[in-house]
Amino acid sequence: MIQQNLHDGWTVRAVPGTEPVPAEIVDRSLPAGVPGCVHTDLLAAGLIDDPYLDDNEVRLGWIGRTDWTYTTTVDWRPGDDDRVDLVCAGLDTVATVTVNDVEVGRAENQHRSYRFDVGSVLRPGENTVAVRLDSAYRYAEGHRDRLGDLPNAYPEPFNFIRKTACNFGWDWGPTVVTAGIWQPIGLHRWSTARLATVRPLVTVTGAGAGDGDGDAGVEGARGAGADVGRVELHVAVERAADVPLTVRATIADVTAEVTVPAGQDTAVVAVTVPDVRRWWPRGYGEPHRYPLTVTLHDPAGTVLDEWSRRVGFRTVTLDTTPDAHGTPFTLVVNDLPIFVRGVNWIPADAFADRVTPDRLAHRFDQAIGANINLLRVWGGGRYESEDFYDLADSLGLLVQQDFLFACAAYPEEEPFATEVAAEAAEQVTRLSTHPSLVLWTGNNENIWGWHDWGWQEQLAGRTWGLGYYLDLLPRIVGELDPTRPYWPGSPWSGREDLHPNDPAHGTMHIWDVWNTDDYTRYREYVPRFLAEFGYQAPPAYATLRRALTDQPLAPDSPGMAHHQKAADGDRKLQRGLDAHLPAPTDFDRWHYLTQLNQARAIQLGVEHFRSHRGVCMGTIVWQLNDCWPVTSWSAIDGDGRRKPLWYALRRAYADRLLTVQPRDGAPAVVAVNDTGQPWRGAATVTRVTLDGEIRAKTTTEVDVPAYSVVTVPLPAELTRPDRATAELLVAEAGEGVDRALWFFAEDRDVTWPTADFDSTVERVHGGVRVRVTARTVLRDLTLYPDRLHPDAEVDEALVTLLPGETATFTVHAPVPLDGAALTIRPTFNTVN
Ligand code: BMA
Repeated sequence: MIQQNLHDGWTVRAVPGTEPVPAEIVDRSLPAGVPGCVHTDLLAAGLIDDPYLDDNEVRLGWIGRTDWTYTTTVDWRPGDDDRVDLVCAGLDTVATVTVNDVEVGRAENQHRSYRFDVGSVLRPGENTVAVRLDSAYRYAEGHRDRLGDLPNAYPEPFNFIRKTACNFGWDWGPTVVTAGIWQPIGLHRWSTARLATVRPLVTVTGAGAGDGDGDAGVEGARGAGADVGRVELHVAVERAADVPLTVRATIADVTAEVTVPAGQDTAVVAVTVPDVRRWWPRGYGEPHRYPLTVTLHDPAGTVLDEWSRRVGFRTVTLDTTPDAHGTPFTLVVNDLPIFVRGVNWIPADAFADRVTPDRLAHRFDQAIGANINLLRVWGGGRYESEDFYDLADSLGLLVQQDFLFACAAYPEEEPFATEVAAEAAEQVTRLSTHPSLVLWTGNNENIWGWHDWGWQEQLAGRTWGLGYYLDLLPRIVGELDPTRPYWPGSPWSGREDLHPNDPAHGTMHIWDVWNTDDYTRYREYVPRFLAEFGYQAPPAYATLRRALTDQPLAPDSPGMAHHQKAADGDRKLQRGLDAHLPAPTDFDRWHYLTQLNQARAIQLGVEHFRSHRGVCMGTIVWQLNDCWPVTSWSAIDGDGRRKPLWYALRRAYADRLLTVQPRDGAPAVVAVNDTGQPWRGAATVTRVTLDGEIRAKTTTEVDVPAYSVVTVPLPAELTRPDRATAELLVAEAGEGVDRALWFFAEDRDVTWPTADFDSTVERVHGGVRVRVTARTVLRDLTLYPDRLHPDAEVDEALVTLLPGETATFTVHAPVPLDGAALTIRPTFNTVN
């Protein structure tokens, strides 16, 4: 708890003589943002060009090679406190902290917090607080030189420093190695004792019956009998006086307390709460939470310290009991196996101080809007802010958290072993309060890298992190938070004698699709749990136009090329287009078709994997978001605009999914029911020509129990087209379920009629409504209102209409839009 924030009056200056810095920065103290970082400070001072625009990034490499000093003054009035601490919630990264030129502490881990006793160095009146941040490169390269280089997927030394790996660049991110006081900093005065850590282990037992307000009916439907919640609070105190203390915990009007005798600094207090309402993930019930307060008292009963959070009662386990198919990987929450409809989360901005609560809330809204139920916080990023997990808790969004190791071998020598242990213990403790957090993972792709990326020869017997993943981290999670499962890696198959990316066991990543293979190959995999798979597309046009001055924009114009970081990215995009879609004739067509292809790839994958519900119990799409404007695998671009993939995800991740899948060489209808209610009704399947002429039709009964899947084979008259390039199947299951389409040929092989349609544009509150009635087939009709105004958004995309059908699009915009422009290219797009 920081009692007096020190967020004002900071300046930053380059330490003389460390690295050649531009002349206008030498010997200058610039106003500095705290919390913040040097890149945003330099930008605010107008001393650098925005690294997110054009190729400015390449001229800013000196920032990460410079040492920086942040300085402020604090007016100090002594009191009768026993202790005064300078509390740093997060320093990025290699820090020496001084008060009045006296060193009070050092830090070398961005992922830890620090507390330095400064009582003896503070003077009445003005005091100077300074944080010197040494070049992260120099630190990392120094350790690399000392220990010898280790395999790494990128040519940057991020594995030799405990700092956000992707700050050194990634295949979707800029290299902007920064420094700063990235979390709150302040003074904490205290006497007698304080709460050092509070670690609530929250469990619940009982039948799982709730109050029946669950949207999917689970809460109400599950047997009678009250749930009993239990909070076991592990408290550590720091003392300035050796007196008996009392720890009191209160939740839902139940209070329990325990004495911490003199000479001791830990205690456990347990609170049992009758008749609790459980915390349920989205789609299964309400995410009920309860305020929990812990107070620390001196022998006279005076409150010395107070801590409060909101906790949720739920259980979580991982079912990995071997079965006929191998080793499942099923997340079980409140005894209910969950099919994970997930996305991978990367830092929402390369500069953490820009990730405001508003931006997080917007991104989470977008995730929920796409029917997502889990975010995986990927290991090359950050342990996210309290705001992040608190939002997830409040929305019932599940969170999987990687420990921060990604795509490289990591040394287990000192100082890293000690840093990793301290960081893990702190983060496991901090995040133990959050019901949304349901799974810890040891690393991203490092065990896979050791197996398949030629590391073993390079390593020649040296440490590479396996000790963290198989020993240290599971021990820490087991000791500090046994209420949550831990899995050593993403991917990981559950046993050392298995290949870590074995589809039949545990979790898997599929990257041969995208890197080398066509996306239809997703259908050759039925993984038990797919933790990464993705397909690229450029960001929204308005995003490109904000970030790039290229005239004209072309797939390979300089700015476009700089904002494509993936190895061979453009060739892979082209390969995908060639296999499926008509050749683009200009940039606007290329932009639409590549975005469409991304959406098609992921929709095909998700629908295929969900159609194998039971064997497969989850998909986590790579990736929800971006940290700057870039061509990437994201569904939402760096400026927060939704790509067509977002709309495809919303469809593919719907609670009730109707899809057509190949089974035994012929299309079949598959109905996936991810709700607690049975899905009963009629489904109609029609074989129809592109002109809308019906060739065959069948109606079948769909009867899908809760949380299951049913496959309905189709009669031959439906599965055999007269002319594959001119026909499709349309499967419909009535109100509330999106229809499913099955084309017998790739779009590039179809002779499409030139799109013809009638349209009306009508002004509505906050925007316009566009009604389009097809005269010919309109394939994957998508409007790009951001081409008319950067803040304009549309509610639907990728709509295929047959002749005579109508679709309505509502476009929201801050200004009146040119209605006529909405229905012509490049705002209005179809494959034909
Ligand atoms: C996996 C991820 C990321 C990467 C993505 C796309 O390796 O874990 O590291 O960005 O693939 O290449």
